[in-house]
Amino acid sequence: MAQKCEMRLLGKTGSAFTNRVRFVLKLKSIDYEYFEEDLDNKTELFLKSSPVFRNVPVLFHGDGPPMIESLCIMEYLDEIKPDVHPILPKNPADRVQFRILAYTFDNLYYPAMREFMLTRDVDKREAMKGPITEGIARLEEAFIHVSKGKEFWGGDDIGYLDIVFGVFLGWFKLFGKVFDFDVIDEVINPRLAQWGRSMWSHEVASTIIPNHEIHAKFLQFLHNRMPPTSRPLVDLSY
Ligand SMILES: N[C@@H](CCC(=O)N[C@@H](CS)C(=O)NCC(=O)O)C(=O)O
Repeated sequence: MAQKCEMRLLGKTGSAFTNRVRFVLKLKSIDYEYFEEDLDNKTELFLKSSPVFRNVPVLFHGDGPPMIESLCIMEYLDEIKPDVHPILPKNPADRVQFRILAYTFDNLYYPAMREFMLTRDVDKREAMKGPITEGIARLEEAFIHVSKGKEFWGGDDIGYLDIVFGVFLGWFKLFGKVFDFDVIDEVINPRLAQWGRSMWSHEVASTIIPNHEIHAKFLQFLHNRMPPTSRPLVDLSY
């Protein structure tokens, strides 16, 4: 009889947060079963497991309690399998710096990008490009500082921040195609642009980060959930 998989992941295709967890599971060669959650018709298991935030991803490990929040799950996986592709640095001061950057991204950058892609107000969207570009310029400075001249945030190979930010590269591609907005600009952010290329050609990253077509479907799904409007939100026929 086949052995039951110890890890089960509840996620959504195209969800960057779900992909963070898939990324770590793959880097650490951890077997898991994947279940696609229907966010329009949420399952009982999902609602019971993430009753407050009602967000994917949710990870189950054996009989333990359900785990939510991608950053917490990433750290959990790093703690239970520290010897295979460790993702956080060993030094506590470096670790806290990495966490601060991740929380900054999730609490400032991500909400801005979400608002950018969901707003119906074209002028507002145009006006948001400037602040997002400024934010990415600060991220470029952080990259130069953290990577210390190496290819990745994690140094010579992919680490925590490569995963945290890297899962958004497909979304950035979509922004270029749909909104004519190069989030990472070759000229303004040359180091991040080079990092992006390294990620797309990395043997694991390239299998996890979805291309823009997958994200276009997700964006369509998000738009479909919004109240009807006479104005099309975006033209996805790029
Ligand atoms: N902070 C959370 C964010 C997760 C999140 O926003 N998940 C979205 C999908 S990308 C979700 O499940 N949304 C619920 C819904 O749209 O109903 C994390 O890092 O896991």
